Amino acid sequence: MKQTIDVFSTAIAFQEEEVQGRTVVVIDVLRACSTIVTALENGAKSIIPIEDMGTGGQIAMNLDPTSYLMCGERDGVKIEGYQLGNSPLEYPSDVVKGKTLILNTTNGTRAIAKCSQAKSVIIGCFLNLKAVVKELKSSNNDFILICAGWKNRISLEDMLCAGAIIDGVTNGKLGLQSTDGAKVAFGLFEKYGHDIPEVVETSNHSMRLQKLNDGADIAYCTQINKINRTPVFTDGIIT
Ligand code: 3SL
Repeated sequence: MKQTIDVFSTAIAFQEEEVQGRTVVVIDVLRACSTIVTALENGAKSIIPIEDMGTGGQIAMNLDPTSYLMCGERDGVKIEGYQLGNSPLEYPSDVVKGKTLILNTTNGTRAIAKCSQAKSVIIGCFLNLKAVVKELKSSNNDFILICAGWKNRISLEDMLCAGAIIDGVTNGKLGLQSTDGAKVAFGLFEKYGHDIPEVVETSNHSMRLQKLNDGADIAYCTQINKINRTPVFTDGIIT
């Protein structure tokens, strides 16, 4: 069966009803999805993606204080009073093992939370590219790729990752009958997919992050297939 693939370029490019009952992959390469995949790989028990600090505080009130960590950023900087920011390098196993992470980010966790009506929500990035492709191919369902973007604007790295997923699922052969979104993402991958780290380094969000840290996160997040895991978001929790 041929799978229909659609792509939304930012978290505001879709209404919640549009993903109802659908299979979706949320992509935020820099950095929310890379952080989620890394934290789970390093033994975090689960991740609760939230959209605002008020919700985070309410969830935390009902948890054993030793069981969770408050995590997240605003404009890339750790939220004041939180234990961790949004760099995947802050999430080694000695920090996150067995912990529930309440994660609040500018675009990524908002995009994920907006998909609560979907049939299945997979967390995707370059780190787990092959695992996501394998999962989508084996399910054989139509699917939507949702790029988190940055404050309602397109992010090169998210669209490029969407294109890489499409390339993998279609074995590099996207038909002309496919959606405009799929063609745009796939076309981007055809043009720039040959050197993902180098191209992502030139993206607008990389420029912003380079001012905050030395580029270590960009080098980390552009590694391909480092982690063989497809986290899923179900009933408000990512595991
Ligand atoms: O917007 C997000 O969700 C974040 O990933 C942005 S940042 O990389 O932490 O700045």
